Amino acid sequence: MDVSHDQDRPGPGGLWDVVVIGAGFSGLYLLHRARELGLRTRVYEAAPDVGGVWYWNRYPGARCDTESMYYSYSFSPELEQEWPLEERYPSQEKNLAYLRHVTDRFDLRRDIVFETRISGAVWDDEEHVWTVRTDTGDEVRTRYLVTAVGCLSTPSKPRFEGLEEFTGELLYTSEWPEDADLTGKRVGVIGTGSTGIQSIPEIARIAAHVTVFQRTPQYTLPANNHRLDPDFVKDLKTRYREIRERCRHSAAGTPYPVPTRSALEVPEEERIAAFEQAWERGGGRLLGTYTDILVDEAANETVAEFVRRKIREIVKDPRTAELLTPTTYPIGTKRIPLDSGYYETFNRENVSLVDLRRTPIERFTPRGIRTSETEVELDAVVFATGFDAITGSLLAIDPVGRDGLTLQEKWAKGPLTYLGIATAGFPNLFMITGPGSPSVLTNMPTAIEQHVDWVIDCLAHLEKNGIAVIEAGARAEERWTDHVGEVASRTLYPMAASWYVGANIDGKPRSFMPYAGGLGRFRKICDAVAAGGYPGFRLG
Ligand code: N01
Repeated sequence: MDVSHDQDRPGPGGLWDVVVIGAGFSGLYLLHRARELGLRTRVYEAAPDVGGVWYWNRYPGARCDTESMYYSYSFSPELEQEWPLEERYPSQEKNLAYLRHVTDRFDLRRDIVFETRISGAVWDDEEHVWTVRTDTGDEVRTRYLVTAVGCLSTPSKPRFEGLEEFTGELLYTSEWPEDADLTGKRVGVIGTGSTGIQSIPEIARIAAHVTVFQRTPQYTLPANNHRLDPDFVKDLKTRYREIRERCRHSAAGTPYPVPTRSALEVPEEERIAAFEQAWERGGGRLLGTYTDILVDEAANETVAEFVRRKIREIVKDPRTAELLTPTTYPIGTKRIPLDSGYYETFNRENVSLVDLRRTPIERFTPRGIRTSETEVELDAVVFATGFDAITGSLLAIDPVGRDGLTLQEKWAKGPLTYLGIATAGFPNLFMITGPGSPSVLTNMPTAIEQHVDWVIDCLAHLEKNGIAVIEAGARAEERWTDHVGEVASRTLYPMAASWYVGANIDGKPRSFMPYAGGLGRFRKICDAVAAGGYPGFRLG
């Protein structure tokens, strides 16, 4: 391919080949690969720096729940050898430092426009061009538009009556100010998902008092984070290529052993011993001890009950233990958090728990939060209330496709995609980790590399064959969306009111958004589509 032109500038008529939205894990890799293809590429990023979620989510205790060795790019053997692995689970600071390092090492920064949010995009079906609008009032034209906006990037900020009357500090975990200091303060935390569960123990260490406002109790597993033994890292790095290959073809993008037996076919004693071992070891592998934990209610209940027993053992006050114990959904069907001393935190004198099911928040007052039972006086309230997941950031851009169709109209009853990558009526628009892709059910960097590589191969095919337009077919999209739903229906996932199904956002249509068939299987399907000349897509 001819790469003699200046890729840092648009072509004739101010036309870019590729515009990418977002400079997190996806956008950075996309830029790197698109450049290799010789495409004039521009990335737009709302933040003042790279990093995506790892830029924004700086709350105390923010840490990744995938192990350091696997939560990274695999495309560069040199990069993976030189990057130091220090802790079992990488902290937010470490992940941000990694993405900054990658940006500079591959000289990506010069093609990224920071502090610029994409506010809209319109397809011109005659010229085969997307006109993309920024919040700074600029318009840019591009042949291909790629969304690399992440799955958990549009915060959900519930409105409570009286919020504006509150005279203390309001803090959102997803937009944590660098100078926030909760030392010696009376702090309320709303939300007990992964974010609340990571931040509450850290806040409790410095605050005068923490009041946790819990709507739904969560199962959480100990992370058992620790520094990595240098000899372990050295050995692992000699085998990195082979490990990466295993990750690529695994269901979850990680190289862990695959269980072979049902939880119900082993004697209880043996099962408990396996659970104990997984609990001690830490991480999410408790859910991977047997084949059927996420597909069979009785099997699931064996693990759920094991964790409930742990809660009762750890939490000294029986009433608090009971309130913290989940009973209304199977374990693992809401994304399982990994914690560092979450349940133990409720044994502290300076931590109390408010059960919002029994005593809901009525309103904020100038001094704090009033529940149906009492007024809690607070100096600061932390919102750890989650995200409009997977579709939120795409619908906020609300691209306008062929014949004036908007994405919001198209997805009014739920997202429809072909392979999670494209949607009919929106030609030359590619989504990285879109709805209908495995994304959040896997190790994200591994899934992202698969998506980006597939899109880049597709662009290479189009360029080589002089094809100006690619669009998902309506029939293929319908079949894929049905398949995504059908695969999910064979699991227990749809049984929880989770962000996976959109249940955390008022009015959001309910459907299980990620593809639960596994990354390895998804890769095979995508590869077959590419090898077969892109059946299901209209090329023209
Ligand atoms: O968000 P969540 P999150 N009144 O939606 C509650 C990833 N992540 O930011 O369960 C009162 O899980 C809500 O209650 P309920 C990871 O994939 C990863 O914690 O809806 N409460 C819930 O308790 C994760 O799953 C890492 O009843 C309200 C909480 O707020 C995803 O991000 C770290 C409320 C929201 O939990 C999202 O996690 C952090 C209201 N009006 C995040 N609205 C790691 O890598 C919501 N809630 C470790």
